[in-house]
Amino acid sequence: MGVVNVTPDSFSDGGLYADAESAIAHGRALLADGADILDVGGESTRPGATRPLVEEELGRVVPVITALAASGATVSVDTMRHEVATAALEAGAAIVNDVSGGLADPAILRVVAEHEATYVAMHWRAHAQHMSEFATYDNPGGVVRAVRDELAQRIEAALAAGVAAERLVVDPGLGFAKRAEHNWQLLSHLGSIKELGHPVLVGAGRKSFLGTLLADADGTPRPVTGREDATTALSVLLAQEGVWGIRVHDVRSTRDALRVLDALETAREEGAHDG
Ligand code: PMM
Repeated sequence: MGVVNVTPDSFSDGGLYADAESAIAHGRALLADGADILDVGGESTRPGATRPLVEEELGRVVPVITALAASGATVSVDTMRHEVATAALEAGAAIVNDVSGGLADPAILRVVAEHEATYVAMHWRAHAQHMSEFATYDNPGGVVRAVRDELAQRIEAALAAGVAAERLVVDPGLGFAKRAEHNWQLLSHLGSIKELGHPVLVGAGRKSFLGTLLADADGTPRPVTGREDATTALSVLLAQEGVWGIRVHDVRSTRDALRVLDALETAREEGAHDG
Protein backbone atom coordinates (compact mmCIF):
# COMPACT_ATOMS: atom_id res chain seq x y z
CA MET A 1 0.00 0.00 0.00
CA GLY A 2 1.58 3.25 -1.15
CA VAL A 3 0.89 6.44 0.78
CA VAL A 4 -0.45 9.54 -0.97
CA ASN A 5 -0.74 12.24 1.69
CA VAL A 6 -2.54 15.26 0.26
CA THR A 7 -1.64 17.30 3.33
CA PRO A 8 0.51 20.31 4.14
CA ASP A 9 1.73 18.80 7.44
CA SER A 10 2.26 15.00 7.46
CA PHE A 11 5.44 14.04 9.29
CA SER A 12 7.15 12.21 6.46
CA ASP A 13 6.06 13.96 3.30
CA GLY A 14 3.91 16.90 4.42
CA GLY A 15 3.54 19.57 1.75
CA LEU A 16 5.22 17.55 -1.01
CA TYR A 17 1.93 16.48 -2.62
CA ALA A 18 -0.46 19.04 -1.15
CA ASP A 19 -1.99 20.03 -4.51
CA ALA A 20 -4.10 17.60 -6.53
CA GLU A 21 -1.83 17.59 -9.57
CA SER A 22 1.31 16.57 -7.69
CA ALA A 23 -0.60 14.06 -5.54
CA ILE A 24 -2.04 12.39 -8.67
CA ALA A 25 1.41 12.29 -10.30
CA HIS A 26 2.84 10.81 -7.10
CA GLY A 27 0.10 8.16 -6.99
CA ARG A 28 0.84 7.19 -10.59
CA ALA A 29 4.55 6.94 -9.78
CA LEU A 30 3.78 4.64 -6.82
CA LEU A 31 1.68 2.45 -9.13
CA ALA A 32 4.54 2.27 -11.61
CA ASP A 33 6.78 1.22 -8.70
CA GLY A 34 4.44 -1.69 -8.00
CA ALA A 35 1.90 -0.49 -5.43
CA ASP A 36 -1.20 -2.70 -5.21
CA ILE A 37 -3.22 -0.08 -3.34
CA LEU A 38 -2.95 3.72 -3.12
CA ASP A 39 -3.91 5.13 0.29
CA VAL A 40 -5.08 8.72 -0.17
CA GLY A 41 -5.36 10.86 2.96
CA GLY A 42 -6.22 14.51 3.62
CA GLU A 43 -5.72 14.68 7.39
CA SER A 44 -2.32 14.50 9.04
CA THR A 45 -2.24 12.30 12.13
CA ARG A 46 1.28 13.27 13.21
CA PRO A 47 1.52 13.63 16.98
CA GLY A 48 0.06 17.00 17.99
CA ALA A 49 -1.59 17.70 14.59
CA THR A 50 -4.80 19.76 14.53
CA ARG A 51 -7.71 18.57 12.38
CA PRO A 52 -8.71 20.12 9.03
CA LEU A 53 -12.35 21.11 8.44
CA VAL A 54 -14.47 18.44 6.73
CA GLU A 55 -14.67 20.67 3.63
CA GLU A 56 -10.89 21.01 3.52
CA GLU A 57 -10.41 17.26 3.80
CA LEU A 58 -13.00 16.63 1.06
CA GLY A 59 -11.38 19.21 -1.21
CA ARG A 60 -7.99 17.55 -0.78
CA VAL A 61 -8.88 13.91 -1.36
CA VAL A 62 -11.86 13.73 -3.74
CA PRO A 63 -10.14 15.05 -6.92
CA VAL A 64 -7.13 12.83 -6.30
CA ILE A 65 -9.23 9.70 -5.68
CA THR A 66 -11.37 10.42 -8.74
CA ALA A 67 -8.31 10.65 -11.00
CA LEU A 68 -6.44 7.67 -9.56
CA ALA A 69 -9.48 5.39 -9.51
CA ALA A 70 -10.23 6.41 -13.10
CA SER A 71 -6.75 5.24 -14.09
CA GLY A 72 -7.57 1.80 -12.71
CA ALA A 73 -5.88 1.96 -9.30
CA THR A 74 -7.32 0.27 -6.22
CA VAL A 75 -7.72 3.25 -3.94
CA SER A 76 -8.21 3.43 -0.21
CA VAL A 77 -9.18 6.60 1.61
CA ASP A 78 -7.39 7.36 4.87
CA THR A 79 -10.12 9.10 6.84
CA MET A 80 -11.97 9.01 10.16
CA ARG A 81 -15.02 10.89 8.85
CA HIS A 82 -18.17 9.38 7.39
CA GLU A 83 -18.71 12.34 5.04
CA VAL A 84 -15.26 11.85 3.54
CA ALA A 85 -15.67 8.07 3.36
CA THR A 86 -18.98 8.52 1.49
CA ALA A 87 -17.54 10.96 -1.03
CA ALA A 88 -14.42 8.84 -1.51
CA LEU A 89 -16.37 5.64 -2.15
CA GLU A 90 -18.57 7.51 -4.61
CA ALA A 91 -15.43 8.83 -6.33
CA GLY A 92 -14.17 5.26 -6.85
CA ALA A 93 -12.33 4.24 -3.67
CA ALA A 94 -12.75 0.58 -2.69
CA ILE A 95 -11.29 0.63 0.82
CA VAL A 96 -11.84 2.85 3.86
CA ASN A 97 -8.72 3.04 6.02
CA ASP A 98 -9.96 4.44 9.33
CA VAL A 99 -7.12 5.04 11.78
CA SER A 100 -9.67 5.35 14.58
CA GLY A 101 -11.37 2.00 13.88
CA GLY A 102 -14.76 3.71 14.01
CA LEU A 103 -14.20 5.48 17.32
CA ALA A 104 -13.83 9.02 15.97
CA ASP A 105 -17.05 8.90 13.93
CA PRO A 106 -19.10 5.71 14.44
CA ALA A 107 -21.32 6.62 11.44
CA ILE A 108 -18.43 5.65 9.15
CA LEU A 109 -19.17 1.96 9.81
CA ARG A 110 -22.66 2.19 8.26
CA VAL A 111 -21.23 3.97 5.23
CA VAL A 112 -18.72 1.15 4.70
CA ALA A 113 -21.43 -1.47 5.15
CA GLU A 114 -23.82 0.24 2.71
CA HIS A 115 -21.13 0.53 0.03
CA GLU A 116 -19.90 -3.03 0.64
CA ALA A 117 -16.39 -1.61 0.91
CA THR A 118 -13.33 -3.11 2.57
CA TYR A 119 -12.64 -1.60 6.00
CA VAL A 120 -9.30 -1.21 7.74
CA ALA A 121 -9.82 -0.85 11.49
CA MET A 122 -6.68 0.52 13.12
CA HIS A 123 -5.98 0.55 16.86
CA TRP A 124 -6.40 4.10 18.16
CA ARG A 125 -7.20 5.78 21.43
CA ALA A 126 -7.37 9.54 20.83
CA HIS A 127 -6.87 12.26 18.25
CA ALA A 128 -3.29 13.24 17.42
CA GLN A 129 -3.35 16.30 19.65
CA HIS A 130 -3.82 14.17 22.76
CA MET A 131 -2.72 10.66 21.84
CA SER A 132 0.61 10.73 23.72
CA GLU A 133 -1.39 11.02 26.98
CA PHE A 134 -2.97 7.64 26.22
CA ALA A 135 0.26 5.67 25.69
CA THR A 136 -0.08 3.68 28.92
CA TYR A 137 -0.48 -0.08 28.94
CA ASP A 138 -0.09 -1.20 32.55
CA ASN A 139 -2.84 -3.81 32.22
CA PRO A 140 -1.94 -7.53 32.49
CA GLY A 141 -0.54 -8.56 29.11
CA GLY A 142 0.59 -5.01 28.37
CA VAL A 143 0.33 -3.33 25.00
CA VAL A 144 -0.12 -6.54 22.99
CA ARG A 145 -3.14 -7.71 25.02
CA ALA A 146 -4.65 -4.21 25.13
CA VAL A 147 -4.34 -3.67 21.38
CA ARG A 148 -5.75 -7.10 20.63
CA ASP A 149 -8.71 -6.66 22.98
CA GLU A 150 -9.46 -3.11 21.84
CA LEU A 151 -9.28 -4.20 18.19
CA ALA A 152 -11.64 -7.08 18.98
CA GLN A 153 -14.15 -4.48 20.20
CA ARG A 154 -13.77 -2.50 16.98
CA ILE A 155 -14.36 -5.68 14.95
CA GLU A 156 -17.56 -6.29 16.93
CA ALA A 157 -18.72 -2.74 16.27
CA ALA A 158 -17.98 -3.02 12.54
CA LEU A 159 -19.79 -6.35 12.24
CA ALA A 160 -22.76 -4.98 14.21
CA ALA A 161 -23.00 -2.09 11.74
CA GLY A 162 -23.15 -4.57 8.86
CA VAL A 163 -19.55 -4.58 7.60
CA ALA A 164 -18.87 -8.02 6.07
CA ALA A 165 -16.40 -10.13 8.09
CA GLU A 166 -14.46 -11.02 4.93
CA ARG A 167 -13.97 -7.32 4.16
CA LEU A 168 -12.43 -6.45 7.53
CA VAL A 169 -8.71 -5.78 7.95
CA VAL A 170 -7.03 -4.92 11.27
CA ASP A 171 -3.96 -2.79 11.99
CA PRO A 172 -2.07 -2.47 15.31
CA GLY A 173 -1.57 1.27 14.71
CA LEU A 174 2.17 1.71 15.27
CA GLY A 175 2.93 5.11 16.77
CA PHE A 176 -0.70 5.92 17.63
CA ALA A 177 -0.79 6.33 21.44
CA LYS A 178 2.30 4.12 21.46
CA ARG A 179 5.89 4.77 22.42
CA ALA A 180 8.83 3.10 20.67
CA GLU A 181 8.91 0.13 23.06
CA HIS A 182 5.19 -0.45 22.50
CA ASN A 183 5.74 -0.57 18.73
CA TRP A 184 8.53 -3.13 19.11
CA GLN A 185 6.39 -5.25 21.41
CA LEU A 186 3.59 -5.25 18.86
CA LEU A 187 5.93 -6.04 15.97
CA SER A 188 7.39 -8.96 17.91
CA HIS A 189 3.94 -10.36 18.78
CA LEU A 190 2.01 -9.94 15.53
CA GLY A 191 0.70 -13.49 15.97
CA SER A 192 -1.61 -12.16 18.70
CA ILE A 193 -3.10 -9.66 16.27
CA LYS A 194 -3.41 -12.34 13.57
CA GLU A 195 -5.36 -14.47 16.06
CA LEU A 196 -8.22 -12.01 15.66
CA GLY A 197 -8.88 -13.88 12.41
CA HIS A 198 -8.63 -10.98 9.96
CA PRO A 199 -5.93 -9.90 7.52
CA VAL A 200 -3.36 -7.58 9.13
CA LEU A 201 -2.07 -4.30 7.73
CA VAL A 202 1.01 -2.64 9.26
CA GLY A 203 2.23 0.91 8.77
CA ALA A 204 5.78 1.25 10.02
CA GLY A 205 7.14 3.42 7.21
CA ARG A 206 9.53 6.16 8.36
CA LYS A 207 7.91 6.37 11.79
CA SER A 208 9.69 8.03 14.69
CA PHE A 209 10.51 4.78 16.50
CA LEU A 210 12.82 4.05 13.55
CA GLY A 211 14.36 7.50 13.95
CA THR A 212 15.02 6.68 17.60
CA LEU A 213 16.47 3.28 16.73
CA LEU A 214 18.86 4.89 14.24
CA ALA A 215 19.80 7.87 16.43
CA ASP A 216 23.36 9.09 16.13
CA ALA A 217 25.95 8.88 18.93
CA ASP A 218 24.66 11.98 20.72
CA GLY A 219 21.09 10.66 20.68
CA THR A 220 19.73 12.84 17.87
CA PRO A 221 17.02 10.80 16.07
CA ARG A 222 17.69 9.99 12.42
CA PRO A 223 15.58 12.38 10.28
CA VAL A 224 12.65 11.05 8.25
CA THR A 225 14.68 11.04 5.01
CA GLY A 226 17.16 8.52 6.47
CA ARG A 227 14.69 5.87 7.62
CA GLU A 228 13.91 4.12 4.33
CA ASP A 229 16.40 1.25 4.63
CA ALA A 230 15.09 0.35 8.09
CA THR A 231 11.54 0.53 6.70
CA THR A 232 12.51 -1.88 3.92
CA ALA A 233 14.08 -4.30 6.40
CA LEU A 234 10.84 -4.28 8.37
CA SER A 235 8.83 -4.85 5.18
CA VAL A 236 10.68 -8.11 4.58
CA LEU A 237 10.18 -9.28 8.15
CA LEU A 238 6.49 -8.36 8.04
CA ALA A 239 6.02 -10.25 4.78
CA GLN A 240 7.64 -13.29 6.37
CA GLU A 241 5.11 -12.97 9.20
CA GLY A 242 2.37 -13.25 6.58
CA VAL A 243 0.81 -9.80 6.92
CA TRP A 244 -1.79 -8.85 4.31
CA GLY A 245 -0.48 -5.36 3.67
CA ILE A 246 2.44 -3.07 4.35
CA ARG A 247 1.80 0.68 4.23
CA VAL A 248 4.89 2.52 2.93
CA HIS A 249 5.87 5.85 1.39
CA ASP A 250 8.55 4.46 -0.93
CA VAL A 251 7.03 1.53 -2.79
CA ARG A 252 9.98 0.60 -4.96
CA SER A 253 12.34 -0.36 -2.14
CA THR A 254 9.70 -2.50 -0.43
CA ARG A 255 8.59 -4.07 -3.73
CA ASP A 256 12.20 -4.92 -4.64
CA ALA A 257 12.80 -6.49 -1.23
CA LEU A 258 9.63 -8.55 -1.55
CA ARG A 259 10.74 -9.75 -4.98
CA VAL A 260 13.98 -10.97 -3.42
CA LEU A 261 11.97 -12.82 -0.79
CA ASP A 262 9.68 -14.34 -3.45
CA ALA A 263 12.64 -15.51 -5.51
CA LEU A 264 14.16 -17.21 -2.48
CA GLU A 265 10.90 -18.88 -1.54
CA THR A 266 10.38 -20.12 -5.09
CA ALA A 267 13.93 -21.50 -5.24
CA ARG A 268 13.38 -23.24 -1.88
CA GLU A 269 10.16 -24.85 -3.12
CA GLU A 270 11.84 -25.99 -6.33
CA GLY A 271 14.73 -27.35 -4.28
CA ALA A 272 12.27 -29.27 -2.12
CA HIS A 273 10.67 -30.85 -5.26
CA ASP A 274 14.10 -31.74 -6.71
CA GLY A 275 15.03 -33.41 -3.45
N1 PMM B 1 -0.17 5.59 9.84
C1 PMM B 1 -0.37 6.84 9.43
C2 PMM B 1 -1.52 7.19 8.70
N2 PMM B 1 -2.44 6.26 8.37
N3 PMM B 1 -3.16 4.03 8.41
C3 PMM B 1 -2.98 2.76 8.81
N4 PMM B 1 -3.89 1.82 8.49
N5 PMM B 1 -1.90 2.37 9.53
C4 PMM B 1 -0.93 3.26 9.90
O1 PMM B 1 0.03 2.86 10.58
C5 PMM B 1 -1.08 4.62 9.51
C6 PMM B 1 -2.23 4.97 8.75
C7 PMM B 1 0.63 7.90 9.78
O2 PMM B 1 1.66 7.93 8.87
P1 PMM B 1 1.79 8.99 7.63
O3 PMM B 1 1.63 10.37 8.22
O4 PMM B 1 3.11 8.74 7.06
O5 PMM B 1 0.71 8.72 6.65
